Amino acid sequence: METSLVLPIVDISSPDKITTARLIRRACVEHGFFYVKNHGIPEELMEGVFRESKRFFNLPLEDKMVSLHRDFLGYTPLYAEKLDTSLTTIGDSKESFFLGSSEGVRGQCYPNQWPSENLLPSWRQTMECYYKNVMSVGRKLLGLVALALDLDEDFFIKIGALNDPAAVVRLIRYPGEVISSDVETYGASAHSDYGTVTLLLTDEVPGLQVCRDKSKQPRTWEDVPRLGGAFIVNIGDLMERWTNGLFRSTLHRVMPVGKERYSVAFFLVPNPDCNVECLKTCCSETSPARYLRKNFTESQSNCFFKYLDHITPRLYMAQIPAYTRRRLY
Ligand SMILES: O=C(O)CCC(=O)C(=O)O
Repeated sequence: METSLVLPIVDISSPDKITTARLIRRACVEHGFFYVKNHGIPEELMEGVFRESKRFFNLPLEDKMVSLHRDFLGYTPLYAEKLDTSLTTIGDSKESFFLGSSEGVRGQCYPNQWPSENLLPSWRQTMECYYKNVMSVGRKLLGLVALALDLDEDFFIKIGALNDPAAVVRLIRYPGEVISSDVETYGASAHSDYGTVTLLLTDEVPGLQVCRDKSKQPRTWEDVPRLGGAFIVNIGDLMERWTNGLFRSTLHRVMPVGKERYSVAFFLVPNPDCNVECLKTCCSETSPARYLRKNFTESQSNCFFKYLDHITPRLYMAQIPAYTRRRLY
């Protein structure tokens, strides 16, 4: 059975940070999902990101393949990723583009793959501007998350979690057509995110669903409707680990609804060397730390790369029958 979920709405511009932090705590404990409004990103910038994203995905496949992902940054073609690796399906029915910071050590070691400036002259400028804006919302939100955990607002800054973060923006396009009604396809199969928090914008096409109790069978999926102008925010695996399981990294998926759909996700992933160990405010004698201390690099083999391992052009080409490529492009 599928129902619509009513999620808390958090106004991050409110001067009453304590009340806001309480609301965030409750949302993270109960749902692992909430909306964030009044984040300060201009509407024109958000519209610009969707416009440029559409322009990119509308390019012929050869032009998109020029910026094929390298070190996980760049273009990932249709079916290249399968978030629920237990499925026997062909792969998730979506194409995407990852971009990260252009600054700092990471920006230099892992340069972004920009599409050709001749084809998309305003693309890079729009995306760099969005990255900076969404990163600053992410920093502010992480401050409120720290308050929600009875920590100082600058806790995550002080421990250096955001010194040179591996945060990425992911532009996603879900095609309207499905391969065939006999083949089980997901836009994004069931998964949880790997980082601290994810900030998501979607267009008006529905499809996002959450399962609040992954241990219950059969699973109950609830629709997450879009709230115009607001981010849909969810907790990731690292934050679940940091909070000793108090904050929930909730399973979610995107179902195809027969209409093309665009979304823009921002995964706030800390520095690769940031140690993630149970926060002092989340454990006690009666509730000891459940997870070993790990840094993101150690834990990424369990989370980040498990999804992305099979994104290779060779596999992509081998996986997609020619007829599908013809139909979908
Ligand atoms: O496109 C969406 O609505 C959700 C995307 C998502 O869950 C993901 O990329 O992890």
